[in-house]
Amino acid sequence: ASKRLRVLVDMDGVIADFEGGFLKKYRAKYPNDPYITLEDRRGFWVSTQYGQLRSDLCEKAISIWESENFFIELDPVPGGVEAVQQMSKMENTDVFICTSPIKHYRHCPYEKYAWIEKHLGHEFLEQIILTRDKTVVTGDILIDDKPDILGAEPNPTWEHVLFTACHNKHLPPCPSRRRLLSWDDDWRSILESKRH
Ligand code: UMP
Repeated sequence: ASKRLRVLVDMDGVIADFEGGFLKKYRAKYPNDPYITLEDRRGFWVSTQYGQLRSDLCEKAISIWESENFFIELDPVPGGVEAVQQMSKMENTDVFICTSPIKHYRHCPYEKYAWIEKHLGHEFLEQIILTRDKTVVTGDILIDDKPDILGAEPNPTWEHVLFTACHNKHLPPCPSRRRLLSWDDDWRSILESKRH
């Protein structure tokens, strides 16, 4: 068994503000259409909730994150870049950014690399894992805002720590799943608990 700790950190909603970036660009592009405030967001899929609001809004929502410059222009989530930098400097710790690109691949994969280079530096490009299935990636911890992370592997090696986001903060507490309320929360203790 390796003594090094491997931490997988999700990108959208955890270190890059997907929801805030989406709402800002959606309102700018469709100023006469209804929208969902971040306070009223429920469920991981933005497109699903917009489609429930009005059926044509599903594809309008999708058009936002399929557009050039959407992913690269996302603001960092407060404290996220700093936390990733700090954990990657800890002894015996490997940090990977584990993120699922959208299937419209014209801009997203490129811009995810560019975002990491811009905010975490060129060296961090070595730490990127782009995958649509995180269950086949091995690690000790996966910090991710998506409540249900499923895929080909029924028993992933990592413990999923749910990162709180506007869409998941109302979910009833689940005793078997740990949460990080924000990057101000005690992520160091969670890492230390996995070293034993
Ligand atoms: N995404 C969608 N539809 C939505 C919301 C998000 O396709 O309604 C995209 C954005 C990200 C991906 O590229 O899904 C989620 O990736 P992870 O955060 O699970 O890595």
